[in-house]
Amino acid sequence: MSEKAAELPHMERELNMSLMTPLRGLSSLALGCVTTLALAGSVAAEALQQIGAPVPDGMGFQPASSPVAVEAQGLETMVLWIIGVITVFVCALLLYVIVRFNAKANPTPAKFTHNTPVEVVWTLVPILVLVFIGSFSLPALFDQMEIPAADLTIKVTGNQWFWSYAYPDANVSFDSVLLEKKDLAAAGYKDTDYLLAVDNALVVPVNKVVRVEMTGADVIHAWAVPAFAVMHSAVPGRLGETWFKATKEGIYFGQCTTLCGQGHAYMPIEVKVVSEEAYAKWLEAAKGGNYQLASN
Ligand SMILES: [Cu+2]
Repeated sequence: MSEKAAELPHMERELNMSLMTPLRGLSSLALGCVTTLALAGSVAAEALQQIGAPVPDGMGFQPASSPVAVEAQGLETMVLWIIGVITVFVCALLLYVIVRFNAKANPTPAKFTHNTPVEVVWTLVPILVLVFIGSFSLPALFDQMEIPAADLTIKVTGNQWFWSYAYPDANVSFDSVLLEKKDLAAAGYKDTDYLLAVDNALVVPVNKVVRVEMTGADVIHAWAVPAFAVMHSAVPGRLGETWFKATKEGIYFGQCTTLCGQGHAYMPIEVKVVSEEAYAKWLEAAKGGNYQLASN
């Protein structure tokens, strides 16, 4: 573990002292170790476009940027239509019953209690709807669970409160810490990228299968990048696995999605998807300890 991890007790104390002013706590989180690296990252942040990021008043999903995300979002659209039709149908039936069979409109109610054809229909139709949805959702689920032959393996470790990334095949590992507000501009980010941008982003090549091994160093965290439809728990003492294949070059943001303590909101995820050549160049530099993307 790097020097940042060694600073943890100090960071924790600082964070606890600043319960009333979380921003002050953040300053200490990133102080010292971020600024220098952030300055070096300015070129790369300008060169790559932000794709997987929240937008003002956004209601829908972030652009689907992996095959699994395309499948998941397509499934969601389909299920939403089915839900919509069923909801409208049930509401219409209720309204009809309220109007047609209230005590005034229907003073002498019928006395029968069974209608076999109707009962068969209201049993069979929901079964068919579920089987239909399952025929799409199960393959989508298997595609998420079954990891194809990987081009690249990375290890993700959740810490209170930052992420550590390792590329075991290249013997490269580093920490990824939130960029403080005052360091955003120098690193090529906008003010609105606060709580998204980090000092050292995860860098992966485009259109390559990335196997992600995941664990937690202290408590349970979860690594989630919406544009890739990836979300996986990082559990201490266990090694989880997931995968993604990013199909568009760009910058993608994510968040820790398991409440992991006071700094939970301050451990964002940033993934830079670059061309194979840019990735190879970056990896070479990273082996020498420079984790910033050169201009690409
Ligand atoms: Cu968390």
